[in-house]
Amino acid sequence: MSNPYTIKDIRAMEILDSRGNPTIQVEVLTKEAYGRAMVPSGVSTGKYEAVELRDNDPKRFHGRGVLQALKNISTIIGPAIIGKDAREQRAIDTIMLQLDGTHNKSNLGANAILGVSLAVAKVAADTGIQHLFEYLAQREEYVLPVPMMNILNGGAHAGNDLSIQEFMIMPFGFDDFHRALRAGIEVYQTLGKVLAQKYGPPGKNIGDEGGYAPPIQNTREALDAIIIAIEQEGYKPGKEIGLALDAAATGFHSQGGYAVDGRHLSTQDLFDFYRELSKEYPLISIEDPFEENDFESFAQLTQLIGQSVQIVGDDIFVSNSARLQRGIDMGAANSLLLKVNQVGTLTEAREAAKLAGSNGYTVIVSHRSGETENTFIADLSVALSCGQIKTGAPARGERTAKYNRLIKINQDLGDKGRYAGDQFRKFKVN
Ligand code: 2PG
Ligand code: MG
Repeated sequence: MSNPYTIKDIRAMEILDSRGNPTIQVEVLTKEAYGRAMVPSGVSTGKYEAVELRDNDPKRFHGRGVLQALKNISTIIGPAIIGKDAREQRAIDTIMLQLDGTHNKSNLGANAILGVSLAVAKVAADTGIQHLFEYLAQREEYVLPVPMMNILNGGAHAGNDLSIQEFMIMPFGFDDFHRALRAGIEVYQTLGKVLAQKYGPPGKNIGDEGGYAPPIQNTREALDAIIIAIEQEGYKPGKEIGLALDAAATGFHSQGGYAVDGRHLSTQDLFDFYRELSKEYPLISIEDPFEENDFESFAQLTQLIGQSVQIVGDDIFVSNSARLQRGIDMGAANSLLLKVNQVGTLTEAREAAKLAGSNGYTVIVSHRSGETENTFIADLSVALSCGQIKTGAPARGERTAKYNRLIKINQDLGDKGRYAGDQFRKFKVN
């Protein structure tokens, strides 16, 4: 009998992401099943990320077309992978790495490689009639992640003057994922009213990840508005709902210091700023507090406030095991933001997650600011049972797609699923 998992065909096409930029959709077919993946794209990208291949042809999509990447799939990757068993994820990813031959996937394109890598996993799950999360990991019990909901946008994701890129709420003080999500949504919607009252109609403008992008210039003003919204909804800040930031500090690193809230801060000033904020507000997580090369300051901040505040590495680690290992050796951060497209294959992303977990780091599965309706990361977060996911505001289809998928997984799992809740920092990927 022929192997039902044998890959019969690979098709790729140019589709759109949530900013209207072209991106890649890959479909992988076995005899009876079909798996599809879509590739996301960041804007506040880390310098050390794997390379997204763009055509740079100014006549199409302002140079952002991905026709060359598609061609690489149809003429180079496809022929090497068709005929393989779709369950051989590691072998397939390794073949693509070898075909590419560079350290940063700049030859075939990390976007081309990732699309195939994820679609292979999906078709394997579908061939075996399994949920993607079940195919990715067999567990007695799965953990539903605490969502980091980015309800107020600044930095590169918004047309306002806020330096900090993401102001998030984490509804951890609940027993069930759906109940927690509801709390987050109620706060999000009330925040819109609070902002509209204070700043007029522009207060309700939204940014790239669905959070409000009000005309605010000051970090504390933004945090105050969120606290008001939490309290107006009758929830307890710090007990039920915590605050989290993604500073994305590379974006406001300038002239050897940092441009924050209209002031020029030294690294030490910025350090003090975070320390003060963490005393004044129920801040439980800070991502990329310093620019992407400053491992030392990451380590110092972790040492100082890392017990009470999760320190997350995104641009500094770029989901890359070698950079993460450097961070581990220095004690820089205590959490890894995991973005599959930063590293470019599922296998490498899982390795980075494991490395993080075995060194006591938490893992947060994350979207990109340019997303699609693809829900792979929702399943990945449950498969890893890492306890946290970052996937934007509960608004805009490309964000709610992930939340809706988690609602469905939560319901389907029933007693086999458990909300990470206030234990979210205890779960370690193994
Ligand atoms: C980040 C991400 C996602 P981008 O910095 O964490 O929120 O943004 O995808 O633009 O890099
Ligand atoms: Mg980030």
